[in-house]
Amino acid sequence: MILDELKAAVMDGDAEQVAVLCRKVLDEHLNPVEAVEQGLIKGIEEIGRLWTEGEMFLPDVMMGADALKVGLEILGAELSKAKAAAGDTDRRGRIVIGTVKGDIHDIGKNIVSAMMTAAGFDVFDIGYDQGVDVFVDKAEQVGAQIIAASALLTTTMDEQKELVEYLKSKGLRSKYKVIIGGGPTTQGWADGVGADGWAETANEAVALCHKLLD
Ligand code: B12
Repeated sequence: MILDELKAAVMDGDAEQVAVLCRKVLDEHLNPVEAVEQGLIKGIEEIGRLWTEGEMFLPDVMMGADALKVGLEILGAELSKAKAAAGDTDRRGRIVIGTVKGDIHDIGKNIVSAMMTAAGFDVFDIGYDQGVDVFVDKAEQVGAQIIAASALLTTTMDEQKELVEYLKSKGLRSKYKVIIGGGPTTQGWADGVGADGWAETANEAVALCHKLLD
């Protein structure tokens, strides 16, 4: 079953095999969203569990993350192309997404970004370890409606608060919907920092964007 093979390839950190399988998904017109959710994400979740339990070591985690990225790039790019070819110009909105300053965790952010793209949003991914000014400059440049910030460390989640404060200081707060997420964050944290929304998973993040732009 290709979904199990995708999961195993991510867990093995085998980027080549992930690429082969993702191309197979496209060639055989299988559902790419399912391949991401039931294959790639399952693999990285298992890696996270094993690492936390001390059963996996850092180099293997990194290889798994790289393999996942290769898969997301192949499936994500094809999803966008397919939409463009079908003349799908009725885009759902523009989103700038990134991981906050001081934080290099980008696996979850990449998944959220891929699922948003799959859902028809125009996604501008600024990468990881990015200051609040970079988020806002990009949003201004591309005319985004939503700014999405990911943080995986208790020491970097304050940057999400900083983002809201920075927008206020520039007189831009009402122009954007700010959504936040990542391991240590909660709905309570999002409410406390004055964000417009929080989501626990990539699917919920997509639903949240639909809701905010309705
Ligand atoms: C992989 C990993 C790494 C990799 C990152 C590789 C990469 N390219 O991302 C590496 C090995 C580099 C790493 C480094 C470190 N890590 Co680390 N890492 C993890 C690990 C195992 C998995 C994280 C992950 O990718 N999860 C899978 C993804 C899919 O889940 P996710 O990120 O939560 O994303 C989902 C949701 O949160 C949500 N979401 C995410 N972003 C957003 C954004 C928005 C807007 C929305 C709406 C939703 C949303 O949707 C996603 C998909 O469903 C976690 C432990 C764990 N089990 O979570 C530790 C963990 C996060 N790391 C931790 C630590 C301490 C570190 C280091 C400081 C270790 C060190 N001493 O060097 C460094 C930090 C370096 C830095 N400056 O950032 C701690 C954090 C503790 C804390 N509370 O602060 C954790 C929890 C491990 C632990 N139990 O101690 N890490």
